[in-house]
Amino acid sequence: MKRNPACAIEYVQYLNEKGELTQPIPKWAEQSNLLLRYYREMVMARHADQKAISLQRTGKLGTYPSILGQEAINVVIGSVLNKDDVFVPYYRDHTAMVMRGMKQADVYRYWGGDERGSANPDVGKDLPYCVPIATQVSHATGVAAAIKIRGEQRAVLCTCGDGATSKGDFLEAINLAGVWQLPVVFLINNNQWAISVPRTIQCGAPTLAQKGIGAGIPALQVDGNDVIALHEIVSEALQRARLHKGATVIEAISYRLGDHTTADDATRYRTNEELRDAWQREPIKRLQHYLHQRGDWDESKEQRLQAQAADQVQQAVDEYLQTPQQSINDLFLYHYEELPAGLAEQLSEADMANQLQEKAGQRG
Ligand SMILES: Cc1ncc(C[n+]2csc(CCOP(=O)(O)OP(=O)(O)O)c2C)c(N)n1
Ligand SMILES: [Mg+2]
Repeated sequence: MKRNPACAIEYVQYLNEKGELTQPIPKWAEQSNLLLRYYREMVMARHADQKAISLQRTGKLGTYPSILGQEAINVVIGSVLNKDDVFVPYYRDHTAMVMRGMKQADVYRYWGGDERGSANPDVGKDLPYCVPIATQVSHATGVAAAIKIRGEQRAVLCTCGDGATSKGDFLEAINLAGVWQLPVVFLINNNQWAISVPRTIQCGAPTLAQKGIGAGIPALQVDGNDVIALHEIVSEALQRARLHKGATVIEAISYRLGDHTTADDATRYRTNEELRDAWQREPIKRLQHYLHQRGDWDESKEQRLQAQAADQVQQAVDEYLQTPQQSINDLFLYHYEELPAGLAEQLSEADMANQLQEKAGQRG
C-alpha cells in the first residue's frame, strides 16, 4: 500500500518545552532583537490579561476571555503581518490586536461593554473582535477575494479556535479559499477545549490541519508555544499569500491555561493533572530559559521588565477607568437608517434619561 504524501501533516517545532532547540535555528533567530521583543510582548500580554481578570472580579469589566498560555500565537501574529495586510481576529487575540494598533485601554473598553473600544482609526483595515463562532472565517475569505480581484500583494490572516473548525462556516470558507487560490492564512488556535468540550470529542480526525487538505490547501501543525516555529511558519504562509500562491491552514497546538472566560469554571470539567502538564509546556518560560542560555537575559533585566509591564498596564487601566460614560442613545443609533416608530419612542425616553443623568452628574 502506498501513502499519498499530500495527506501527511507535518509538525514543526524549534524550541521544546525545556527551552532547547530541536533543530538548527533559522537565520533571523540568530539575532536576539526579535526574540527579545517576543519575550517582552508575551510578558506584557500576561500582565494585561491578569489585570483584565482582576477588573472583572471587582465589577469593573464584563465577561472576558483570557489568553493565558496562548501568548506566543498572539505576539507572532502581531509582528509578522505587514501594515497593509488584513487581520481577521476572534475573541482570544487581544495582544495581537494591540500590536496591530489597538490601545490596551480599548481592549478593556470593549470587554467593559463599550463599543467605542473598536473605534480606533489607527487599527487600519483589520476587522474588529468576532464573538460568533467561525463567522469571521467567511469574512476573511471575502476580504481575500477582494484583494485577489484587485490584484494587490496583501495577505489576510484569520484566526479561530479548535471548536470553530467543526462549524460549516469554517469548512465552506476554506473550501472557497482553496478553489479560488485566495491570499489567506487560516490559523487555528487549538487550545484543546471549546468551553467544556475537549478536542477529542469535537472531531474524529487526528489533526485539525487536515481539514485544509480536504479543501486543497497546504496544511500543517506547529507548536503553538514556540515563537520560533510560529514565526517561521506563519511568515512563510503570509508570503505565499502575498505572492498569489494561495491559502494555508495552520493548526497551532496550544493550551488554554485559564477558564474559557471569566463566566466559566474549568475545574468542573478538567483535571488538575492535565493543567499541571500543560503548564510545563507554556510559551514564556521556555523562551526565557533559551534567552538565559544564550546570555541574552538575566535576573535584573527580568525585574526591570516586570516593573515596566506592571506600570504600562496600570496606565491603560487608569485610562480605561476614566472613560466618560457612554450615552444610552448609542443603543439606538447605528442599526437603522430610519428608526422604526417603536424604537424612536424608546430613543426619546432614553434621551430624557440621558439628560437627567447628565444634570445629576453636573450637580455633582
Ligand atoms: C455561533 C456561536 N455559537 C455558540 C457560541 C458560544 N460559544 C462561545 S465560545 C464557544 C467555544 C469555542 O471554542 P473554540 O472555537 O475552541 O475557541 P476557544 O474559546 O477555545 O478559543 C462557544 C460554543 C458562540 N459564541 N457563537
Ligand atoms: Mg478551543
